[in-house]
Amino acid sequence: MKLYDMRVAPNPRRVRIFLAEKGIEIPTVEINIRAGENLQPGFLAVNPRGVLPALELDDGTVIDESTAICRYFEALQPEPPLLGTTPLEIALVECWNRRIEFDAGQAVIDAFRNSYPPYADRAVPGRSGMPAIPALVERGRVRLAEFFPVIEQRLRESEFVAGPKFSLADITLLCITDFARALKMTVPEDDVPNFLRWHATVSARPSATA
Ligand SMILES: N[C@@H](CCC(=O)N[C@@H](CS)C(=O)NCC(=O)O)C(=O)O
Repeated sequence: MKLYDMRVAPNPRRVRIFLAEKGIEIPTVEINIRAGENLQPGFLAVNPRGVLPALELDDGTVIDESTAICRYFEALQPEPPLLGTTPLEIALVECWNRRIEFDAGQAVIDAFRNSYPPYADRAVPGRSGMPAIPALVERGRVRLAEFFPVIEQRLRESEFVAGPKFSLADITLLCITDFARALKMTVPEDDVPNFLRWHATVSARPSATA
């Protein structure tokens, strides 16, 4: 198998961290999204959807959703569990992972893709000819600002996002907030002590540099 990857993109990083936590190593192929390599025939032949990460299995099957790739590896190698083991843990990891993808991830992506000039006609991942909608920039920023009090409250009650154990929900939040910071989007530094405590803890894990 091989993983189609891009070092600086947040979704491929989620999968790399997940694999590092499990101690799994697989070959990777770097695809440069900024240069439009994901929209070229070579990559579209692998993944017609044009998005990363994409896991290609030896029989040619391609899995092109980060969480689905993580689920595949969790089933192949359950230890250490990163998607929960009890019914409640499993539900809470799923719940928080999806909330973070939607409320924070989509907000960051909207604010970024609709304001970044090279993506003026690439506003939707994996597509060309999709024009930016400038109004989505402000809406994305508002949604991200609304998200931080929610996650701060959660991390006041809980060591990690989904409970007392590190999980995929932490990986997703780390990748999205680091990506937002790299884009110089406003990530609050005041009034979020629990978010900052959590961020320092998860950033110190060896997997964070994967
Ligand atoms: N829901 C997908 C999102 C995948 C996605 O949007 N990936 C971005 C990189 S982080 C991408 O491939 N962008 C392609 C582009 O910008 O054209 C997942 O969770 O894996």
